[in-house]
Amino acid sequence: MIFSCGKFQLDLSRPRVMGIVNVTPDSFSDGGHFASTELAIAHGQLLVEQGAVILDIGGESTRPGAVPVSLEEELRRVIPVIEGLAARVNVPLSIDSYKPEVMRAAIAAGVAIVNDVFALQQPGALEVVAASDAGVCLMHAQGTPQTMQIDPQYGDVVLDVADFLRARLAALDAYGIARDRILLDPGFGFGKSRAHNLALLRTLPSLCALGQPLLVGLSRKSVLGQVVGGDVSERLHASIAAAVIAAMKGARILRVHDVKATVDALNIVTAVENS
Ligand code: PT1
Repeated sequence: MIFSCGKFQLDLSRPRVMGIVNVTPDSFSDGGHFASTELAIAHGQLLVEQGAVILDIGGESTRPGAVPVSLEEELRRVIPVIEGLAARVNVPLSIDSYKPEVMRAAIAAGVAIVNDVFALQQPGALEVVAASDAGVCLMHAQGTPQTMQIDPQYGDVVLDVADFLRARLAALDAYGIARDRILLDPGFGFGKSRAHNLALLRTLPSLCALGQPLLVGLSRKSVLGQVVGGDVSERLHASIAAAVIAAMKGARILRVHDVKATVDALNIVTAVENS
């Protein structure tokens, strides 16, 4: 199983780790973004040393209740970090954005993957990816970050997510985006109750049947807090358990904050599966 993204061919015959690089605004109002840019670049370099094979760079949070960021501000945050990391690490960089203008600028600055929580549904997004050789992650979400966790409803969450992802695959086919460039993601925490999230994780093999590598993001998410209690700083062990379960159920890329711990855990999964 090979994932093609830009100049990279990623071997997904075993589960891999995508490290999260959030670019948050400067706490010092010096008019520039030097401090936050340098911090994000250094963090990305550390995550690669810890074993991340992709870095996912985001300038606008999409967690529940997050406040949207303007196009200009998002570009100001992410482009210098992409340029810095592209010159310093030899792993594919991913842009976590649903805005076609950000995708286009990020690809020009050196990213190899577009990670879109709205699965290229914004006008112009399909065109940007089709005009490039970037890989893409298509994620399922119900609603928007501002309201998605207010009483989410499904007929059958697993069938509904599979139907959505199948329809988005067909949309990408129509734009000539080859299947070896496409990852799928059920979108844990994006318009899903605790029961919806747990059902999706339990039945992950049914989404593998769509034939594309699966990316899973459960790191530090509130569904884990709902099970074990405690706030976001107390979710490391639950996050590792979730990553191991997802990998054993077929996920090929785990999007995580805690790279070292997750790489160790996935190395055990791989050792067992190859024994
Ligand atoms: C994800 C993902 C993402 N998650 C992909 N991209 C986030 N492909 C950002 C909570 O419930 O799963 N897959 N980009 C972060 N989003 C959330 C959602 C963070 C829910 C936290 C929660 O705590």
